[in-house]
Amino acid sequence: MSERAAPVWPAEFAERYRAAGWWRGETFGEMLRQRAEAHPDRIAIVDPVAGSRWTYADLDRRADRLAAGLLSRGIAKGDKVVVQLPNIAEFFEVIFALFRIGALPVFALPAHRESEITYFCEFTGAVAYVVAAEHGGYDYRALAAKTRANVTTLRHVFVAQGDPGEFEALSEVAEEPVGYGGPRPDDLAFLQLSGGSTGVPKLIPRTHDDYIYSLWGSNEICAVDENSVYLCVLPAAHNFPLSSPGSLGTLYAGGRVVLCPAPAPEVAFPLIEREGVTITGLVPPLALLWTEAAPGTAHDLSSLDVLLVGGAKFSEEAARRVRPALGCTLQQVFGMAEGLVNYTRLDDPVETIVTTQGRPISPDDEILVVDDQDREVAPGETGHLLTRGPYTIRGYWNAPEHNARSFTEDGFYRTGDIVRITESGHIVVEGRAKDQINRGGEKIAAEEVENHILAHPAVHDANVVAEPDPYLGERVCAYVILRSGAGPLKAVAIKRFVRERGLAAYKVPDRVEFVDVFPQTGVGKVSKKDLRNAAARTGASSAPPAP
Ligand code: OOB
Repeated sequence: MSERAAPVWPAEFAERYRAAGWWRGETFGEMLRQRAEAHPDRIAIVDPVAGSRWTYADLDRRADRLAAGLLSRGIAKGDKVVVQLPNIAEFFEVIFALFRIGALPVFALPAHRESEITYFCEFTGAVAYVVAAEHGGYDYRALAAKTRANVTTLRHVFVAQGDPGEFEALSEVAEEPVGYGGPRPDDLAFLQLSGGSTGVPKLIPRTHDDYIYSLWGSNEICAVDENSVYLCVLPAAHNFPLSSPGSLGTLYAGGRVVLCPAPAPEVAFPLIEREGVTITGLVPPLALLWTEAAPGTAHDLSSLDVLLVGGAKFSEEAARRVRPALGCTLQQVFGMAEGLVNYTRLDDPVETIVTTQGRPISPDDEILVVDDQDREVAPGETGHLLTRGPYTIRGYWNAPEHNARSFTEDGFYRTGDIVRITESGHIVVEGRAKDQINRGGEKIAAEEVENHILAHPAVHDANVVAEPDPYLGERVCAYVILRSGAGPLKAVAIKRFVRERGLAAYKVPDRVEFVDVFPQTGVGKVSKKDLRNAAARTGASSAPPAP
């Protein structure tokens, strides 16, 4: 499979983005080298659990040595490497080593299990898989053993932290640096995962040029500079903590990244005090938790200037509570791994900050709001958000059929989000047209979960919808019709079955309802809208209390 399985920007657009100065012709590998030369002794990465504080020179040297070791193991430019690491310093060593040699990290989340990991490895033909031995009570070596048995292309498993067991410790891979031909700025840098609305996740091809633009563009808007200290609370590989402005934006600016091992206020607040954290990013449920905990904390949070909240809709009431509780400026962020990222500006009026999801990074981000027939709606009206621009992909990796549906003929990405634009040009997210559940910022494709439930021998049909949750915003509700003659089944049996098929825990239905029929639309299709309404009515009484 060639890299060109990734659709690229037509030449006239690429030229325009270069001429405008958005694409600077940099690569991640060179970027780190320049920072290490400019300020070698400044701290780049703090890993409080390991007790490590890597300077820019440390990170640069480690990336070089690891790159050399990977090359001598035959891992080369264009190869895919599935990276599934918790928030540990080695995450950055690994991705910068891969960036340097032009091998592509495929970003998995720690929550992914056999079903997702096998798919990522098989679909990309990955040659290597990088894990930590254990994290959150889960043994990733066992997952790696199963994956290696299933995937023929997988030649290496590297264990970045802990006892490597039968695999190779990452620390053993490093070698004396050698010369290598790095990637070009317009080459792919990595494959990011889409939240997805289809049976299997789609992979998002991002180039050095386009992603680096989203970093420095974000830095300007979020006032990230060499004095910034970014606390990485969400899983490091997710697009939001990685690039909005995230850890990579902070490294681009020469600032310091502090890795937070868990998102709980008891873990994060002491780190904010100790490291003088100035900026961080949270999904709405965590922002709620932090605002509740902050007034009672003994820790000094006064260094915190900016709290970014995004990944799912942040309610106006919750948004209003941020400054009084945490004493910092709220910045709403509405972004997507496919590209487009919107921020409220630090100097926007409070009403704009609490009631909108911001406006795009780039003057060259094109935004269309259209009806079901792709006709632009009147200004201020609600419709589907389409976008095209200097850091929004033109197609998923190796997915021509999806691309025909997810992109217009002239290259606009169909975000699946329902929005309206205010007079000031800010976007308000009003809803979603895609068949997806947004569980506190974690995206779940209904079809993926439905396919797993359908594999149960007693199940005739299944439909998965979002139901409201006071804490997460939405949670997963499955409606199931059993086969005639199948004995009675408990909800827990379906949940266990899905989990045992190796699906990430956050995708396992929170609630399973057995029904005899599904409501139908006028043309006889299953009406997910009616199912969502039913879930909202019945789910309210069974929703667990907010933690
Ligand atoms: C971020 O990226 P993804 O790829 O996990 O999810 C993108 C989708 C959007 O299409 C939208 O449906 C939803 O997540 N979303 C929001 C939102 N931010 C994301 N919906 C309402 N309000 C918001 N503020 O989630 C992501 C990537 C970069 C920065 C921030 C978030």
